[in-house]
Order: sequence, then C-alpha cells, then structure tokens
Amino acid sequence: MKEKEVYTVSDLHLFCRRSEAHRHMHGIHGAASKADIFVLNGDTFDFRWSCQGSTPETARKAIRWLEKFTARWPDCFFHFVLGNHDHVRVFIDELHDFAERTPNLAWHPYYVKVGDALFLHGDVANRRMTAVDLERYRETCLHRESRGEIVNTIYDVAFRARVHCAVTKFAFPTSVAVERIRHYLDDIGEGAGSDTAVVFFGHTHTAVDNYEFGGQRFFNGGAPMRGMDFNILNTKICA
Ligand SMILES: [Mn+2]
Repeated sequence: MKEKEVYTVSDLHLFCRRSEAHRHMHGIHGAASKADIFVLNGDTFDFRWSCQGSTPETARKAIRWLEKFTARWPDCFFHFVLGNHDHVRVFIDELHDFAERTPNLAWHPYYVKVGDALFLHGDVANRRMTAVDLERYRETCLHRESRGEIVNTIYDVAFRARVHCAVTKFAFPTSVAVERIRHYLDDIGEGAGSDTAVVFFGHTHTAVDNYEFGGQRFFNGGAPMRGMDFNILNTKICA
C-alpha cells in the first residue's frame, strides 16, 4: 500500500465578499501541487451571500473556478463535499455534469471517506442530527436564493463589528460541535467501533487541532475570514 498525501480546506466562502480566501490561493495551489488527494470540505462557494449575481450565474462561475483548479493539477484527485451554503439545486446539477466529464473530481453531498479519514462539512453540529435529519435540513437549502444587496451591506457592517465571531463561538464550543458530529457519525456507522480514526470538519469557522473524542481525532481548519484562523490541513493515508 502506498502512502498518500491528503490536503483539505473548508469554508472558503468564495463569491462572498467577506471571504479572504483570495489571500490564501497561493497556499491552496501549493498544497494541491503536492497533494495526491485534495478535499474541498464544504461551503467552498457561498450562494447565500454571493456577490456574483443570480444563483445560476454564481453556479456557472463556481463551475468555471473548479474547472481551472482541477485542470491546473491533473495529478491530484479532488473531492468536493457540499456544505449548507453550496447545497443548491442549480449548482448541484451542474456539478454532477462537471464531475462526469472530469476524471480527477468526485462530489459528495454529505461526506467522503478516504482511508481511515472522514471528511464532512460539519453542519450536523447545528443540533444533534441523524443522516435523515441532515437530508431534511439540506433540502431547505436547495432553492434558497442569494440575499440581496441591502441585506449583504447590513451584514458587512455587523461583520466588521465582529459580531460573527461572538456568535460562532457561542453557538459552537468545540466540545458540543464534536459531540454532535459524533452523534451523526454513530448514526452512519462511522463512529464507535468503526475504522474511522480521523475526522475533518468545518462550518463552525473555529480551528480545532487534534481534539480527541471517543477514540477519534477531530480537526477543523477554520475559515479565511477576518479575525479567524485559517489552516490548510494535511494528513497521510494508506490506500
Ligand atoms: Mn457551513
């Protein structure tokens, strides 16, 4: 068995103007250049807060971004895991077609397992959820239109005041997030007694480094936004 180099990022929130992902593109490409496998772990694109026009326009731009990214690194295999902000019908339809014609990309609505590592977006931490609960929750995201300019501007102001940081930390202490994720993992057979040793998640925008819970280790790279930590995470797997 050959050891494979795996890199992952979460919550780039591309097309949301509060995202600072552009500042990390050099590092992201650098990681992809070394990676055998690269996991985009949800909310890669932000349809809710898109500044790229309508939802179909944002979807087209997202596919174009993925096209360039995957074409630039043909020796790397990309896994695209959906998050709550990119679980949008028109995008999923285009993503499905794009994956069909792209040999080095696969997409996953909820999670992907690579060796003993499992990658999921982490919105199962909003409350205790089973697989069925997550499906139901994501259905509410499917036809969500992007927010208008006025709401976006109001949110920009709140964001500058760092309200988001307080809200994020209040809503998701790591112990609670991890316990809820584990509840979901148990439900899908990837928790207690499974061979999943390492779990990568995002969504909470809070960096988590090697938090041990019930025999599994949890990691979160954070998010590329002001006042938050952002890390490109790396693991090695035998596959
Ligand atoms: Mn999210």
